[in-house]
Parts: sequence; structure tokens; C-alpha cells
Amino acid sequence: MATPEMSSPSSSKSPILERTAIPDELEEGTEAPRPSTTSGAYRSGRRHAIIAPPTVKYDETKTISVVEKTEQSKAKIREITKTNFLFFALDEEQKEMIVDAMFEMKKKANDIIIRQFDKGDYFYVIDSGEVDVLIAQDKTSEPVKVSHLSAGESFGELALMHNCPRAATIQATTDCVLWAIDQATYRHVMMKTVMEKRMKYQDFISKVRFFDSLDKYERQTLCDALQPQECEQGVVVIAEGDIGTRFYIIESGKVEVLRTVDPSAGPTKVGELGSGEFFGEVALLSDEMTRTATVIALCKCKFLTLEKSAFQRLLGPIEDILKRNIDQYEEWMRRKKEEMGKDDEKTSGKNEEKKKEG
Ligand code: 1OR
Repeated sequence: MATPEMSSPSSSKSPILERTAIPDELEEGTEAPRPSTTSGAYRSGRRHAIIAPPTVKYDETKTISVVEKTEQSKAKIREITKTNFLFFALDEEQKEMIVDAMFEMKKKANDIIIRQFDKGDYFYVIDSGEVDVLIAQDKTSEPVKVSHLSAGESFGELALMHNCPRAATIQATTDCVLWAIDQATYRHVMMKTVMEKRMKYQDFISKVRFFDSLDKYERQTLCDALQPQECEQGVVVIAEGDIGTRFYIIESGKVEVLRTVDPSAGPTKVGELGSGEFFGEVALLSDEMTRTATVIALCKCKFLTLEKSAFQRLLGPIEDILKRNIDQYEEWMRRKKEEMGKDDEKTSGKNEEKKKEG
């Protein structure tokens, strides 16, 4: 991520310029003021020393906003953005730039926050309240509800990233408190990182068969939430009996899966999984939450992982596909137990014969 251009070295007497003293809150119905923008004079470690030339030419590659707010508000923003997938890829400095740039906006139930086909202006994170996402085929047709978002979730990034009209209408279904960022800051701080991550994983995700039924936007959101993980040969990635917290997709490498059919006999190898296949879903889909198998890396492996809440939120639409596998695992277990039962019968039969012979 390119760091913002620095202004000339500051002296302790340098004036603090260009900070917009707008209130933390914007009353409902008030037009959001454009936060002032400062030309790249952002320095980590001196986050509030914004030293900028008095006149700022709009240059979206070098422009970020700083909106004055209380420490309490900043702490609140840090808290609500912590679980938002779009912020996963940002480093600490980028996150603080976003905290500085955000301003609060209040909306009433039924307010339209974003209108489909409009030009993009802000990106929003929901502090409290709920919104519906509605999409119309074209300007003359009725919008249809496609999704619902609540606290911690965000919207409005597409038009800002791609410079295209709003892809959906966002309507408050309850009173809402939102944190907004203007387009220039969004583009400068977040766009490169978010786009790079989306592009990095999109190609791989499009080749993974079980994501076929996710739509384009769902796949993009999935890319935001993926967390890479690597391990060496021989590492136990998940252990049977443990509580499951993560879902794994194999980007490269191979793992073996072992399962205990008969506790006195130890685990049996069930199979191997390779690139494009997944594991770790059973515990996340079951009430018991315990791992039903052990997975060991057969070579150096790269995984793309999803934590439990992201898995539940993003893979809801393909839960049925994932559950189909669970049925197969159970079927395998039943057959294996039957076979073992038959083996036991045979062995005990042979033992009986031996006894008689003896
Ligand atoms: P925007 O700037 O276009 C509307 O403004 C926002 O709605 C958009 O960014 C997204 O942040 C958000 N398709 C498109 N945009 C969506 C969708 C969506 N969900 C939320 N937004 N979906 C695809 C429907 C076929 C819904 C997927 C669950």
C-alpha cells in the first residue's frame, strides 16, 4: 500500500490545519458535509498533526479527510470495524486513517440511504440499526429485497471503487447510526488493498466448484473475508474432538483425513483432499461443534480460511451443498461400522471354532 505523500518536515510550531470541526453527529435530514481533505500530510505516530498546505488541489491519489471527534467515538469505530471483512486486509495505519476520516450520520426508519443508479459519494459502516438491500432490474422496474444488513456490516463500496452507479438501493428498516467515509478517502486508503485482495482470490474462488451458486457480489465479499494460512508437512491442522472455530479451503497442497470408527483401534484414514477442496465444515454446521475427524498436512500446504461467523454469514446460501457432504460422511461411517461388525463376527466365529477345535 502506498503511503500518503508527506509534507515537508514539521516543526513543533506548525499549525494544525484543515481539520474539520464538524459535530460527531449529523442530524437526520441534514446533508452530510464534505469533510475537509488534507493533502497527504498524514504521519503515523503523529496522527493528529495534520500539516497541509492551506490550499488543497483535489487529487484523489493523495487526498484524505480528517474529521475531529472524541476518543470515545474513535473507540466505537474501532470496535464496530473490527469484525468487518473489508477492514481485514488493512494495516494499523490504514485503519487509523479510516477512524480519523469517518463521521457519524443518523437515519430514520424507511429513509433511503443510497439510491440505486445514483452516483457514489460515501461508504458506510452500520453502528446500530438495520437496512435492506433492494435491487431493480432497471430504472422503471420495482426494486426487490435481496439482502439485509445490520451492525458491523458495511455498504456502498462498489460505486466508489469502480466509479459506477450505485448497484443497489439501501433503505433503513429501523433508526440507524452510521459511520461514513467520503469517496476520496475511501479510494486513497482502502480501495487498493480491498481490490488487490478481491483480485487475488477471485480467480481461485471462481474455480472452486462448490461456490458455483454464489452470485458475483457474494463471491467478492467472500474474498474480503478469507484469511490465508500456511503449514508444513506433518502439522495436525484440526484434531478430532476439538471445538471447531474455522473453515478451510485448500489453495495448494494435500491433506489426509483420519477418523475414529472404533476407539480401541485408533483413527482410520478416510481419504485425502487437495487443491480446491475443503474441510472443517461439519463442526461449524453442527450443534455439538466438535471436530469429527483429524486433518494432517501431507506436504507444505496453503489454506484460505474463514472464521466461524464469516462462514455462517457468507456460506449460508450453500449450506445445503455443504450438508450433502455430511450425509456422505455419515454414510461412510455407517458402512465402516457395519464392515467392522462383520469382521468382528467373523473373528469371533473363528475364535469359537478354534475353541471347539482346542
Ligand atoms: P454501491 O456503491 O453500488 C449499493 O451501493 C451497495 O449495496 C453496494 O455498493 C454494495 O455495497 C451493497 N449486489 C450489489 N450490491 C450489494 C449487494 C448485492 N448486497 C449489498 N450491496 N447483492 C447481489 C444481488 C444479486 C446481494 C448479495 C447478498
